[in-house]
Order: sequence, then structure tokens, then C-alpha cells
Amino acid sequence: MTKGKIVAGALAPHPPHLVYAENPPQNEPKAECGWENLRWGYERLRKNLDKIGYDALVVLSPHWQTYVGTHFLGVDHFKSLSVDPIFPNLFRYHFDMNVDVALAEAIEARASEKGLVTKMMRNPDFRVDYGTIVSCHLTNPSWNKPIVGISSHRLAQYFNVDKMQNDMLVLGEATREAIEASGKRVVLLASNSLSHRHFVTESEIPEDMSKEHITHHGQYLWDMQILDLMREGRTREIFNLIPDFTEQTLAETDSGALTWMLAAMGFPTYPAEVHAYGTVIGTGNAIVEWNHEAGGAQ
Ligand code: 2X7
Ligand code: FE2
Repeated sequence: MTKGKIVAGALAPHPPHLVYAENPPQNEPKAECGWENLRWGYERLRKNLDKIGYDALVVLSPHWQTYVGTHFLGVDHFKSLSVDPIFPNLFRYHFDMNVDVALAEAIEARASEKGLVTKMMRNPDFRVDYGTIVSCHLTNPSWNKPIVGISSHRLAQYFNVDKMQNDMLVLGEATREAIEASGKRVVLLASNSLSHRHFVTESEIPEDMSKEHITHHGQYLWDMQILDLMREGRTREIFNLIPDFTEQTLAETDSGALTWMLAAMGFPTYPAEVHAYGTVIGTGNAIVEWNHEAGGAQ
């Protein structure tokens, strides 16, 4: 068997607004338009990933929150309705997805061997969270590839941010080793926004772009600093800044998703491609690609 590999990784944020604005048949609410910059960024990401080809998506979602260890979707097929608890007016999505259970089990086993608390999630009626669905839908709207879904253990909240950083390094290593042993070509998705201070009220028309802007200039400056480092290939420095960035901008990096992905990819030193940056209800969101095959190492 040929050695498997992580062919690419992406920062792939999951505001449900982006699926709402795309109007796919799976989503009940319908929009006129909205957040085009981010949606067109996802379009460019999809084109690049389709060019290199891959077998599965592995996604870590901030909205599948598990307080006892890291959990993995462990059923071949899920079909149900996922509703965003905060934005049920925007996201009521009928999902129908396949899971690469063998790969999920392989990552889980390696993570457990390395000392992490882990669990396979075997409930066939489980309602998959909107973070997993939005990032996967926007990366691959045809859903013609299986996914591996990984929960966020919420270590930054439940223990502290340093424990989160440490355990995500271990989970990243386990992910890389399992993928290499699988023989598969895999794309990783860190399903998180960057800065995450948001408005506390919604405008009358959610897709009214005259109302959309960053909540606070300070968080914008932070987002630009993180994006500059990505564009310069300085991902180790991002790792070192994540605790302060997370605290000062309430960033969704608190989920561990970005740390996990950068660790699994061996902290790339080549320039990432920033496809888009934009705000969603005041939060900072970027679509960023590390393409090991096209521009990078390995
Ligand atoms: O979960 C989210 C998010 N991360 C950002 C913006 C808006 C809604 O939901
Ligand atoms: Fe979120």
C-alpha cells in the first residue's frame, strides 16, 4: 500500500450565514444574497482541492462540544435535520453524509495510545452539529466524499489554554500518523472563525450587507496579524500567539481546531493562500489554504 498523506489543510469557518446565502436545496430558509467575498473564497478553495484530488475530509468542529475527551463520528451514514440553536431562522439543513469510519477509528486509536481521552460516537440518530456541516458543505457541496468528524474537547474552557495547545499537538500527531498508515489522500479542515466578538442583535434582513462590519477594530488588527503570519509561512509563531489571540478576541481558536490542523501538517513554513477575509455578524472569518501538493513541502 502506498503511504497516505495530508494533501492540504484549510481554515474553513462555519458561519451558517454562508450556507443560508448559497441557497442549497438542503437548507430550508432562503436568502437573497450576502457574504459573497467569503463564499467566493470557498469557491476558489474548492477549485484548488478538486485539482489535486482527495479521498476524505477530516474536520474538527468547535460546535461539537464534548467535555469528557475527544469524540469521533463512528457511524457509516448519517441522515437527519441539523438546526443552528442561535440562528434557526438561517440554518435548518437536511444532511445526508458518509463517514470514513475506518479512518476515524485509526485516528482515535492512535490518540488514545498517546494518552488522550477518546470515544467513538456510535449513535445512528446523532444530529451532526452545524459547524461540521457548514465547513464540509462549503468545501464539498456535492458531499461525494466521506468525512471524519472530530469534536472539540473544550480544553481551553474546562482546563486552560496551555492544556488545549498541548493536547492538540498530540491529536495532530495522531491524525498525521493514522492518515499516513491509511494509504489515503486526505484534506484537513479547521472549522473555526478567527476573532469572535459578535453583535448581540441581528439586523432585520440578515443578509443586509450595509450592516456588516467588524465588531471592534482591535480584533481586526489581531486577525490581520494572524493572516500576515499565515501568508509568510510563520505557523509556529501563530501557535505561540494562539493563547493571547484567543483571550483578547474571544477567537474560536479556543476550540483547538487551528492548533490541531497546523500540528498535523507539521507547522508548514511555506506561504498559505488566503482566499478571503470577511466578517459575519461582526466576527472575523478567513478561508485559508495550505496546499502541500501545489506549493508546499512533503
Ligand atoms: O458559529 C458561528 C460563528 N462561528 C461565526 C459567526 C456567526 C455564527 O455562528
Ligand atoms: Fe462558530
